Amino acid sequence: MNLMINAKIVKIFYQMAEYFTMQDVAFKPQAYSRAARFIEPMEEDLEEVYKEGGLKALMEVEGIGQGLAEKIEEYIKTGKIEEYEKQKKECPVDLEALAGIEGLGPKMIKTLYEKLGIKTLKDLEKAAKTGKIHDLPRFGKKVEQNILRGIEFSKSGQGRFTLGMILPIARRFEQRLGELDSISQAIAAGSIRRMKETVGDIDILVISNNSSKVMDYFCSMAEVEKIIAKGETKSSVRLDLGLDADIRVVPKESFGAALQYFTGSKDHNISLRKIAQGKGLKLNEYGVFSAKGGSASGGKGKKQIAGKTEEEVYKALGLEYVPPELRENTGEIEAAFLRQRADQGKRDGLPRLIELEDIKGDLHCHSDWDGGENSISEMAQAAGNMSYQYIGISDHTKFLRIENGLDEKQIARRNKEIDKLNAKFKNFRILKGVEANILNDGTIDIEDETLASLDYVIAGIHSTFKMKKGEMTERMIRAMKNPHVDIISHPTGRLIGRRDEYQLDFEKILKVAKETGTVLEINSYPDRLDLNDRNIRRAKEAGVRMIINTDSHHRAQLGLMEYGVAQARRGWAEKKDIINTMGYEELIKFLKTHKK
Ligand code: DGT
Ligand code: CA
Ligand code: CA
Repeated sequence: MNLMINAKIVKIFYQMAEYFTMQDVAFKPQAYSRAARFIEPMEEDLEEVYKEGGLKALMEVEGIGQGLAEKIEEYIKTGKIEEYEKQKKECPVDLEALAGIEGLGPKMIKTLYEKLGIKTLKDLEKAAKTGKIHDLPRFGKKVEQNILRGIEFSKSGQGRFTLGMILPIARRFEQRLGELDSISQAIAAGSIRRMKETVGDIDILVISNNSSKVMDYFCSMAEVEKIIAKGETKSSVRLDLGLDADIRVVPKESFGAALQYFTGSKDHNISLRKIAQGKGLKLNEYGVFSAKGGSASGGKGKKQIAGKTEEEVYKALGLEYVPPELRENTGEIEAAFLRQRADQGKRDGLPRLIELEDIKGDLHCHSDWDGGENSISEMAQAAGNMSYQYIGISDHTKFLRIENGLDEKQIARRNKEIDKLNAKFKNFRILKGVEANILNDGTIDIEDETLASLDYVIAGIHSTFKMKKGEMTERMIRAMKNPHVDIISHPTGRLIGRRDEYQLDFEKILKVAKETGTVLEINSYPDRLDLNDRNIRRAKEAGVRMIINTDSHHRAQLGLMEYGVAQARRGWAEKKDIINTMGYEELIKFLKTHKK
């Protein structure tokens, strides 16, 4: 079994779409990228689907027709797709690298190759720096500048993967290793456990009494492309997906200390060690040791006083347990410390972080009315299955024609459908919303009367991202001052690894959000995670309320909520900071009264 088959198929399909676009082939690009979009959030492994039901079962997956199902079958059987290999070989340029630059599509890449012979990122950078690109038809100075910025941006994030891509893989590794007889526990530590938005490698920790067996197994897994190091308690491999995985075997009595150490962050650990020193203790990956005492486990002549569990380690240092998401050395240690002292009550201590179970519904969801993949009824069903009390349907509005944005009449018709569905439910509610567009001047693309007919309005920027800071800030402020606008979606507009935030005076935005009672979104989509952790913390400190939404275009994406909650936790958010922790009645009341 190959754990990463879904991720690999997704990658191949997106690239196929690009190859076909470059060659001006009709329809195929859409078919491939559409299928990739469906496979991306899937929980089932395509190989399992195939094993259980063959080609027919693959074709039942949304977005996959016979042709693509056959490609997946070929990949499962042979480990490659002939047509893809052929495209890759025949394509004269490094499409993968070039298409990774924000704003550079396959058609532009083709022009760059034909006119300037650009094949690689290096060629591209050189041409942009020497001003060769802006003379090409349909390029211009602005595009050239953007290309340069895109190159810088891609360099800064190099070698990192989104958590959304790696977490499911790490979890399946945990599960697979945990099932081995020789392993009693397996857990992914490092940045994955801290739920950082991007991840450099996978760090796995296991408890085992047969470490050589574990190492043999780990190094011979199907996904291993190369063994970097294989030792008795520690091995490192390069996975064929392009990232490394480390494994360490630790004894049971040190597991907590090892987990603490390898969860990091490094800066958090350095501060902890200083605290230990201050108390005359020694902290390392084997445990907490006192200078006195006789046992020889760990440091010479030192006695282990903690190490079996993480809680024990923190306690031995006089600290409250610090949740992994907070371990970035940004004040969490001081907060954990002070709570135990005489000034308790005067200081806040660690926040009581929001949990996934606190979430009662999702208000940023698209339906098939705006080209999403599921009907309102299907989305509601899926939300009900997650034990939510409500779902809000927030279809795109008319300015976004390419996304089938709805006009006022369509919104009215859609609302009628929601009324009909609601009449059937007992303990569940569908809320009527939209995700309207903030136009360049800060106005909204839908008439006030229609906005007033909705339960809530989300407004977001979906065009003209490259405005000057002052203008962009004014644009956003005007939208927040609109009494109908309840929520701002993905407030900073960044796409991880692809597009930087737009220029925005965030302090000003927070001030106006507070004044107007406007709610800022934490968008859970793993490529967005917008607000990010830093901004969430600033919003919380400014007393601005937030909402965690998924931006689902497919019912399976409702499950992405976990990533938004993790980001909120990294931003120190508590239940009271997040409005969709409210039950239905409370939320409706809130939505009617919060705008000032
Ligand atoms: P990544 O992989 O870049 O996303 O980030 P991490 O935090 O997973 O970093 P990684 O994989 O280099 O190391 C995993 C953990 O091991 C790290 O969070 C803390 C611990 N660690 C690694 N090297 C050191 C070190 O030199 N000193 C200390 N104190 N801890 C370290
Ligand atoms: Ca790591
Ligand atoms: Ca590592």
